[in-house]
Amino acid sequence: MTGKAAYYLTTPIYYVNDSPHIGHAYTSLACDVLARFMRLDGHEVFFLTGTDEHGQKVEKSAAAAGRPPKEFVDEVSERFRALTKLMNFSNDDFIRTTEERHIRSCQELWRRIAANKSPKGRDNIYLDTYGGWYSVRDEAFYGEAELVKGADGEKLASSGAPVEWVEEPSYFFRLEDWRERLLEYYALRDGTVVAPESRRNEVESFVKGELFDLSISRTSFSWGIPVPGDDAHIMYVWLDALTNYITATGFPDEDSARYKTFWPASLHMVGKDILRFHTVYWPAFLMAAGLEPPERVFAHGWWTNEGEKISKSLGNVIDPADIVAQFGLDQVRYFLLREVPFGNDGDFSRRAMVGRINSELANDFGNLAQRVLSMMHKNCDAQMPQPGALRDADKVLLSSAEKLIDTVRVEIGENQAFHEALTQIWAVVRQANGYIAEQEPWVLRKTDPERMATVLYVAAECIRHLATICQPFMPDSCATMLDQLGAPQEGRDFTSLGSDGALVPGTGLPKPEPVFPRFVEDAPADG
Ligand code: ME8
Repeated sequence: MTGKAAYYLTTPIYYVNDSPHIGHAYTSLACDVLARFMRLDGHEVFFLTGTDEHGQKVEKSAAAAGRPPKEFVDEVSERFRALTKLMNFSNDDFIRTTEERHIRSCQELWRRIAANKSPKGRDNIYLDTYGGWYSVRDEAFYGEAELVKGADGEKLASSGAPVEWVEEPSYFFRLEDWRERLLEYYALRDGTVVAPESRRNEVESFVKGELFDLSISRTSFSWGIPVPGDDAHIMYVWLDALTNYITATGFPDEDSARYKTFWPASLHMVGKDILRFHTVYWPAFLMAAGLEPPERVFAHGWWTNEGEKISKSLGNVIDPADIVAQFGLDQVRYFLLREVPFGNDGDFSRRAMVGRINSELANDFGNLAQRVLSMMHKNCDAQMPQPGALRDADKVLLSSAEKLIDTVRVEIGENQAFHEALTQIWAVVRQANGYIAEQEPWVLRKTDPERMATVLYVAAECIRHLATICQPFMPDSCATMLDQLGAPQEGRDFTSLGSDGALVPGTGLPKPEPVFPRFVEDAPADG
């Protein structure tokens, strides 16, 4: 996903009536880190999130709350806007599918799909009757073969959600005719359109199997976008929801600067549960409308909580606001992307969280910075010291720090391997700690103050590189660290890496405060 000037990155729009939980925070966090990384690397970025506000599930929730649907969604969508603030997401837009711009865009997309013929020369959209299983919870149709038996012998979707038999007039999308085009699409860019590879295989085998035409309109409820020319139908909520990605670029105004710069999307970040919608239906709709499909879709894994599936009924949903209040925002951001290889499933455990905060953030990175900064503060008149001639050990450390961005660029920009990027960054953190231990600047203070100045300067330069590269993961903490190093505000993007943005000897340094304190469990209350 590298080599372009401008990147359009999206995260799924959240189901508006859910309460924000760690899974929502996770998809958008990964996208946020990527967006911040690309901006610091000199690219223009448009990062989108928002809320998915139509469909039967929302209509039912509004009715249960005794509210008109629009009034209901206006209120509950604010919880997700608050999540973006809580998590310090740098999204450039927050789209709501009840907005006028989106309704216009969906109807135009529908018209274009309907106006075009499929690759087999047939109408892309036709009217028929749908009879089949539907899950309101998943907002998805299921074939008989996909159903499983529940504890009481009732039919359930493979996701465990209840299903109901639906029979109503419906418009259908001729999905089957798009098989070959979809398979060609997956092979583009050396087969990296759907990532990770295991997900690509999954999608490919689905598309090679029996593809049923997709029901794309409903008539039994009304909370949705009317089908152009047939108000009795509203659009299937997934067709509506997926279209948000193109709405936000200004579609159908194809002359708008945003559309021209950002469509097709560079990357849709999604969870594995919604892979099929993003890699089968969405590109097929776009191709049918004569538009370009997204360049890449990355599907991440699923979080469990202390080994158990996260679900409302188990009462173990993790509220991001709770863990941020307990452990700190940047600590949570770090943990979520460090703990699990991105793409795999992972487990949230308190023990693992505390372990990483104390060993990797407080001990490794925090101590490195605090030691070097406080020695400079005490022994160098609270100024960035003037280095003397560099020795081999200094050059080795500086070279590792300077080379780091190249590795991280590949891991984040190309592979979205956030955990791997952090592993590489921490290898340099540990190398810097080793350097300090070997050079013993506290001994040099008495024996060779000039050499001490060089060692502290070299270590500070290394910390500057680390903090600069870590900014996408932990923006606030790294900004504090860079402030403490006296790094100029305008010299914090990746062009400042290497010797070009080197710290200036003589710069005054503030009194350092630990950036990553240890997490200490509250003592149990007496009695
Ligand atoms: O799916 N672990 O919205 P959503 C990891 N509205 N990720 C999780 C998770 C978990 N336990 N639970 C949820 C929708 N997620 C649709 C999207 S896009 C056109 C429409 C992730 O609010 C999930 O995989 O249910 C998805 O990426 C995101 O949270 C939003 O899910």
